[in-house]
Amino acid sequence: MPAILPGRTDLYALTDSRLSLGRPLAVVAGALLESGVRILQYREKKLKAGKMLEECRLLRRLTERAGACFIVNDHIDIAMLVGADGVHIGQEDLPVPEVRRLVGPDMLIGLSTHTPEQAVAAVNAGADYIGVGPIFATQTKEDVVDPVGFEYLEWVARNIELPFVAIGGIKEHNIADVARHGARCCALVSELVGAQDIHAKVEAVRRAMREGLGPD
Ligand code: 3NM
Repeated sequence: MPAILPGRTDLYALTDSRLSLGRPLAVVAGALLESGVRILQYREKKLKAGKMLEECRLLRRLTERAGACFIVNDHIDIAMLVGADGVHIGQEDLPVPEVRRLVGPDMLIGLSTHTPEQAVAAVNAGADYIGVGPIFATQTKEDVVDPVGFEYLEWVARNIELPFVAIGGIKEHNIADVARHGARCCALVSELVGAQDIHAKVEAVRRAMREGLGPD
């Protein structure tokens, strides 16, 4: 199983072709990986399955070459077909134990959570990591629940042993605060794929996150 959250801090990038300023997926993913992003999730909501499969094959090749972890959102079948490192699911998807039966012991399963009850259930169900969000309001996800703020993030940091990833409305200007409230891994969509200069943005976001964490 690839190490998720290998370092002290990490950025977790998600794709979204609607926010990528018209640039091809290969260009956006290439820039993220060249900038040192080591966890990449394919998250596309309105594409045909064949197109998603083709794009995931491409991302599998790029992430493999970069030594990065590749996770597919929602589509367990596509994750399995391309040999992804992980699949990320939500509260409305199949239960984690059933997903585990499909994907086997080695594929990571990430589960989005929004409450302490869901976090505890995720641990008991055998998830490998949890999403914690939305920390702030976000336009990127449809049907998103109200922001959970820092209270839930801090609760997870104190009480949950699994790796966790803060998500939702995280930007260069607020990521230091997210880190100060316990996040060691932050997932960003619009701030990264929507940046004119992805390299510069990744660097700036990473610098801001380190600032929030303070000295080692
Ligand atoms: N999941 P942005 S919020 C994909 O709370 C996703 O589980 C969330 O996009 C959750 O970084 C979200 O552009 C969207 O705000 C995050």
